[in-house]
Amino acid sequence: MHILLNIFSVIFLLIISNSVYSKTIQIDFTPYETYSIEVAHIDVGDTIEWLPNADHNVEFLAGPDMNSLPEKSKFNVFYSVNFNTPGVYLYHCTPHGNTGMLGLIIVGNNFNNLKDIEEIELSPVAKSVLQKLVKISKSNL
Ligand SMILES: [Cu+2]
Repeated sequence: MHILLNIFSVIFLLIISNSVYSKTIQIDFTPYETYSIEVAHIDVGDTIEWLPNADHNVEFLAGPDMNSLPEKSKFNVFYSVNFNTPGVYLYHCTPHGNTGMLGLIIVGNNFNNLKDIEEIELSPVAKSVLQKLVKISKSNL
């Protein structure tokens, strides 16, 4: 009985600590000129890491605070961003943004600036990809 109780308390502590401490997720690149995760839901304080790639990078187009967007990543260099402001972030790959290589990040389940995101000027293909990603972001809450 004591052993069982101990096991339960360890499991309980693991669950609690997981929800208290911030998480890190990694995004890679597919052979189809897309990000391996196109829509990421994260909590405030979480970190996203993009793996190094010779052909692709990460350039933020919009976020909840337009005055302090994360800086553009360099090619072939590991890139990590810690997200502390809730809201929707839109980024693309500098050379492939026009062909729809976009990514969306929703921090803290906050869609307050979604309208600003949807008004960003994009190529027709990128615009249609953005619409698809926005639909996905609302459906997998
Ligand atoms: Cu690219």
